[in-house]
Amino acid sequence: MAVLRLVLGDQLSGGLTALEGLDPAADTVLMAEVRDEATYVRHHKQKIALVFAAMRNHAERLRARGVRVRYVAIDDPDNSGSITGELARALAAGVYDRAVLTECGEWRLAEHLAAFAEGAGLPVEIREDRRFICSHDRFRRWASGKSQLRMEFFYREMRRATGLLMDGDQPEGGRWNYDAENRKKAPRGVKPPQRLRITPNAIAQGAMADVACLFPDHFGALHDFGWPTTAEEAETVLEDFLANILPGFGDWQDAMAEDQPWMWHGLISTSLNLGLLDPVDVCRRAEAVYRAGRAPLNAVEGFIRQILGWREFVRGIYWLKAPEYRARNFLDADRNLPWFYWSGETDMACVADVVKTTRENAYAHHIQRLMVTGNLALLLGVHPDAVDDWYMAVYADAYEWVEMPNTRGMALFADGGIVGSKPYAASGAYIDRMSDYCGGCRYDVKSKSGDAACPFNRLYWGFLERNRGRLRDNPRLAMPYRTLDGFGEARRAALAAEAEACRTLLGATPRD
Ligand code: FAD
Ligand code: DLZ
Ligand code: SF4
Repeated sequence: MAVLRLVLGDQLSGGLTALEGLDPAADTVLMAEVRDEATYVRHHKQKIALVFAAMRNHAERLRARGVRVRYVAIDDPDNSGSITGELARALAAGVYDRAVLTECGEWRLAEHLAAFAEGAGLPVEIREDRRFICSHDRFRRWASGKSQLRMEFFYREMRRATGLLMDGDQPEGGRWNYDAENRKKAPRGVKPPQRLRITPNAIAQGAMADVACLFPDHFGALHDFGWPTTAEEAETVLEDFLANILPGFGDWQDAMAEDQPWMWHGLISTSLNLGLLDPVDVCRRAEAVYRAGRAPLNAVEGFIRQILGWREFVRGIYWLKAPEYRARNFLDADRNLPWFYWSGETDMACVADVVKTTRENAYAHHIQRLMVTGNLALLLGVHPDAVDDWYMAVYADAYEWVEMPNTRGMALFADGGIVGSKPYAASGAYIDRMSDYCGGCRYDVKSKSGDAACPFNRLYWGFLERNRGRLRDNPRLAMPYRTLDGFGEARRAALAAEAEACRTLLGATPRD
């Protein structure tokens, strides 16, 4: 029985289900670098280099274990350009009894693979991806019959199910959530700890050269590439984080500072999403650091919640709600994405800094993604398709299953409240409280109107006014709407006009 086994670019885990039962004497593993996957959005150069480098390293590792790998490089003249094309070519080139795949992480490709399986002319088995802590079945069971799906309750169930940070049947320390302690503003001139970045190995350097040559007009710089491209490198970064950074993760979880891209964050999403790290293992090791007294509970609980809670929750939502989730636009947002999201050419110090780190590192941390670029797109009313395209294109960790619920749901409220219970709309005061950006900005964060005023302030009330019909009854927005109502009609009209002027000024023009 010869089996063709497909391993996709983000399926680089030794324990992948597609490899279960592999017979090295008879089977072939197919890995293919293809244009379709590199260009369905114009991914950041570092993301393509990361995926190709990690794939090449993984293929070497499999070969070293005696596995036969059919590896199709991006510059192979016979490369068909698509995963299904490469499956067809591989099947035509050998004699196989069946093909085995692990389900993929994006609806788009899942549809292509399902269509391929239909017409393949031999049995194609699509196995579950078991690299997540919560299976599709378990998530569906949890979600079933609930009128609202809230991450916090899902997370508690996952804590109980895994025993992570549990004290018998109670949460460790008596509380499920230490968020309230995790909102400290970083002091001015803060110097977060030095971070371990990975020097690209020879294979990664080759992938970087290929990307520079083949995708020169994609967004982003390549020269500061420092992402792990092997499981060993990912392990080194994780070890460094657990030993040196994790203790500060909680306190500074929401803090931002100019020219400090990493703060106290893990820098592990690229490795988790590629399969170089295992999420439950990461959580257990973080817990062990707490149990050994080397990191406080607020840090470790906060960190574990991101992985066991948010990461698993958004994946569950994506597969529960796709494909209709991808068309959601609850606020009828209809504007274009301003050009400075790509160029970084803006006087808004916060936005300029986030776009700069995004371009240089294919990375921005969560609060930068949510409360700077995400919040601005929300307040401007940018169409969710344009915002999704941007987030998918610019981050090295972007895959639709995790990007879309975060963007459409958490940042834009385009899902009408599936991921979050209210829009994360905020004026400049929030950014001023959590960062040192405003001090050096040409805009005045204390000012509410006029050309010198912080654009987040100019947009905030107009956003609420524009979306009154959709948001007025949201209990979590009762307070701001009471304030807005208290302004009286004339002032409300002036605030709406102020926001309109600001939308135009920033280039959020109506979409055709
Ligand atoms: P840390 O802050 O150290 O967190 C540890 C881990 O927790 C992360 O590596 C990640 O795996 C997980 N995590 C944290 N927050 C989330 C979250 N909201 N959803 C899912 N997992 C989470 N994350 C992606 O992996 N890919 C994306 O494409 C992506 N797009 C995003 C888009 C928007 C608009 C927002 C607001 C968030 C997005 N996130 C995405 C979530 C989060 O910003 C990143 O996971 C995080 O910044 C990665 O950096 P880190 O490893 O240093 O994270
Ligand atoms: C992201 C990506 C890129 C850039 N290139 C490839 C590739 O050439 N070959 C491949 O198998 N996978 C690639 N990937 C990852 C896929 O896009 C990913 O498997 C799907 O989007 C599903 O998550
Ligand atoms: Fe950003 Fe406004 Fe502060 Fe400038 S003043 S950094 S635009 S929040």
